[in-house]
Amino acid sequence: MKRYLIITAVFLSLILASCGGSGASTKINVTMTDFQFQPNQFTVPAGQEITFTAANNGAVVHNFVIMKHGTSAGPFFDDEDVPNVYWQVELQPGGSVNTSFTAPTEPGDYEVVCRTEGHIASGMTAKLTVVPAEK
Ligand SMILES: [Cu+2]
Repeated sequence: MKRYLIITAVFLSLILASCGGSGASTKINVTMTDFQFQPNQFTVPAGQEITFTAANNGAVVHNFVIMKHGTSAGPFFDDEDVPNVYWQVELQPGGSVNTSFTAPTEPGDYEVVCRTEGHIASGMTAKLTVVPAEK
C-alpha cells in the first residue's frame, strides 16, 4: 500500500513538472485589436528575460503598458500614471514588434493597459501575473 502511494506521488509530481506547475512562460505573444488584448492574461517567472511578440491588427495605435506593482492607471491613463509605468511598447496600426523585457522581481498581479486615449474605458486591459522563478 505504501509503495503504491509513493509511485502515485512520483507520477503526480512528474505530471505537474511537465506542465510547468505554475504555467509560467518566458514568452508573451499577444494580438491587439480594437479594443482588446488576446490573450488578456499572462503568467511569467519573476526576474526572467521575457520574449515579447505582438501584432496590432487594429485600425488605431495600441500600447502594451505594464503598470508597476500595486499601481493602477484607473479608468483613464493620464500624466500622473506615467511614473507608474514598469514597461511599455507602442504599436502602429498593422504593426508588429519582437522585443524583450525583464519581468518584475516581485511576484504578484500587475495591471496591463493600453494607454491610447479612451482604450482602458473600452476594455483594453489585461493582467500579468508574476510568479517566483523556479530554482
Ligand atoms: Cu488600444
